[in-house]
Amino acid sequence: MRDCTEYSKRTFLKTILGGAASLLSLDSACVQAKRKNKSATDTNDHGRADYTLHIAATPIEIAPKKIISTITYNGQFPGPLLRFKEGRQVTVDVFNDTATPEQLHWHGQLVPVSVDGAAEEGTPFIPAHGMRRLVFTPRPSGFRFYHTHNRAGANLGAGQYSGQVGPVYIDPRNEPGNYDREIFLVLKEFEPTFSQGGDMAQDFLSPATEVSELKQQGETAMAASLKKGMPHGYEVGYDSFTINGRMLSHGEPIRVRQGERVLFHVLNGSATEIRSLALPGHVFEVVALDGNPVPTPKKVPVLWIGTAERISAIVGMNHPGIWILGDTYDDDRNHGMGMVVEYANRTGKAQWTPPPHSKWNYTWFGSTKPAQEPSQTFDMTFTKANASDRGFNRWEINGVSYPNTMMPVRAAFHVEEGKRYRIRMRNASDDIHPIHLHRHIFELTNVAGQRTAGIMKDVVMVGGYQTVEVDFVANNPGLTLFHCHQQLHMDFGFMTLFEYI
Ligand SMILES: [Cu+2]
Repeated sequence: MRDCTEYSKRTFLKTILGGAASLLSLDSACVQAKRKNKSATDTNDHGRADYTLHIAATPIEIAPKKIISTITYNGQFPGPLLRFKEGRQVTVDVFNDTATPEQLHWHGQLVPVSVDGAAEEGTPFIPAHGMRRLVFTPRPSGFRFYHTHNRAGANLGAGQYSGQVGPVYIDPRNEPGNYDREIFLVLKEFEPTFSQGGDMAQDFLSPATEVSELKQQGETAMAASLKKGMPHGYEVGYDSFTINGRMLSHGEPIRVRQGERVLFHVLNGSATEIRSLALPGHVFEVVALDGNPVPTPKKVPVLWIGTAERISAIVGMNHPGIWILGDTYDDDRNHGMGMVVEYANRTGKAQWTPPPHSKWNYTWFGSTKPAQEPSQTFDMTFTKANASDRGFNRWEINGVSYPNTMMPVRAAFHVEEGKRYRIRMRNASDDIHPIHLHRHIFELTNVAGQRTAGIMKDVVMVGGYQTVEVDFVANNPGLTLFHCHQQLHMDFGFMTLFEYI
């Protein structure tokens, strides 16, 4: 039996990602999802859309009798897998069945402002109880996704705290790859709550080089705030954790055969969290980051995935048993962040064994060729004003905090079409920031002091008190949003705009 989370390459086209959002058994959920989305598979004849999405508050069952209400696409979590062909125009009708104007962002695609889905750039809203027809040409090929781009602020039911996340796969003209099957995994937490405990330190990033000047700046500011009697700013924690909308052991297992090579496309759909993923006795051969093939594929025991990042990795199924594919952090895995991998003809309880302690270094996947030199370098320093906005941390880029609106402001950075730019990011806080640039793909050129090239991404984690440099070519005119993808950071100032001159 195949479940909805599994696709043979040949039957893939425009099927719907299920494995979630179901009050029924998984198989009937697949059937129902396909029927519900019949319009999603219509062709573009007579002005009909290729895909139709409905944004609405719906119940989803993440474990037996554990039903939560959240805003979803088409009543399911994750949203349907949208399969596009690179360079072939598509029409997507988005109906907003809620009382709040919405934005749907095509993350990782080089699309115009009119459809990108960021009000700060000037994309029109999808009106409350209204719809927008989006017509655009998907590019580039690879694993992308779509999600809401609404500001949530203090509302833990809004923005990416909701279930508005779905995968996109843009097929290249020639699909290479030596694997038997593709499986999409969307990692997502539900039932968020605020806490003021301070975030847990995570030390998986390599190199671990900190810049003493940034550390001094950050620690001095924090000490001054605490001395004034301020508590730590709010953080967000979660009660339940899911892969493809089901808590560990409550979804259909991934059924495999010994000797199979499975290509996993993993999306971190979290609003705020960095995730890890391991499969006991197996390694992941990372072949693409954020949907873009890497110059140097490499086998690793653990995937580390920042908010909104994607990793595509091949797993050779050569260690028969019943295993938990799960987060390495026990508490999160025990609260649901995992999925059972079941070899044919094996029975028993799913096993977990901790992987070896492992680091994550983007430069492993890079090329040794030097990166091109840019025409100009923009310096950015990220700072935190602890608890300064009604208990929320306020974030600044070069001392400027984006206002708590979703409106465009005067752009801080200016680019000329065709030129190559470097952004030198200096993080004067102890948090890891998954930094995202809209409508462009950037190349990592320096990670915490280590030079690299050839790794093309749209999100990069910048470690506490570290520096990271990325280059991009200004090849997609229009206002371009740059922000931390951690919802609580972007909502409280951690955004800025690039403008073409
Ligand atoms: Cu951040």
